[in-house]
Amino acid sequence: MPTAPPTLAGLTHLHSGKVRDLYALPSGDLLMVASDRISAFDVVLDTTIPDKGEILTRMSLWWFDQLADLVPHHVLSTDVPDEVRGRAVVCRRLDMFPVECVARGYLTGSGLLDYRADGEVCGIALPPGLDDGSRLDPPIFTPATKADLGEHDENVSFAAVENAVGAARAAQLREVTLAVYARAEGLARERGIILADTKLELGVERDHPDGPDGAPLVLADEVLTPDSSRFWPAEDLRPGRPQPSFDKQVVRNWLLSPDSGWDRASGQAPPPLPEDVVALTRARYVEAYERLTGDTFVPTDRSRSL
Ligand code: Q0Q
Repeated sequence: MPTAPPTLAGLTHLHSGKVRDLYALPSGDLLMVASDRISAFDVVLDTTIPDKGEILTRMSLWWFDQLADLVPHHVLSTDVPDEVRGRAVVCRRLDMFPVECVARGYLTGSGLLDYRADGEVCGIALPPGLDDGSRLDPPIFTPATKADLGEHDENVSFAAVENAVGAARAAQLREVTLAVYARAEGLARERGIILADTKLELGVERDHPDGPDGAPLVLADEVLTPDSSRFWPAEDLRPGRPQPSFDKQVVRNWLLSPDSGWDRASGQAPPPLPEDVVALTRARYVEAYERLTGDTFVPTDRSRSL
């Protein structure tokens, strides 16, 4: 059974995603906690990956800094309860836009399925002859609805976003999403990682002096992690087949191998991961972090001070 979200004294648990948990603080701000949970084939596994939550939290904080000239972010502090130190942030409670803001620089996943069915993605016609892993130049904004846990987001047209948030805001969401993706894709590519696509969550400050329509966009949630984006090792890019995942390919390969004894079609829960798969997967998260940031990952010492 996947691990339950931690009970944190004085905090109200609001929401749990596949791998993250959200709490309300007495101040009215939020605490966003990244767990060590990992999902594969849309299933949260029973086995956790040590330090995954901390690695991805550090990665997201680094990206927020890299993007600060493009768009403000929601993080207020990393001063969090001991139980989640290093893998949680205090963030401003925003009014969130009901849109998954997705940018794609490569065709794969649901975008590829839509393209194969209609020759377009989110109403954007694409040239013929594209395949899994084909470069999309320029990158495209492919918004989606926010699906319930366990469901897939549904790709929607830009007109649908305009209907939901107004034409001006929709244009802003597209502009910021594509600008963030362009900055991040270039930086990642220089470090041997292909950022195939990414999903952003954006909101606006509540009670901003410029009002709900004039308040500036604020980047929320986590950003540009392997959980919110597709990371591919650049050296393995071969359009025309599914691309290997930088972080999850070891887990996927083992689960699909005879060694796991798992039958994906059975609907049964995947088995626990062996230690070597856990260790290799942790190492991939560390490698992604260290390649991107140039820093060495040193886990936070969570042992209580005497
Ligand atoms: C908010 N989420 C995502 C989520 C489960 C994150 C609501 N600053 C904010 C944020 C953020 N981030 C949210 N709401 C208001 N202000 C983010 C989907 C879900 C765990 C973590 N949901």
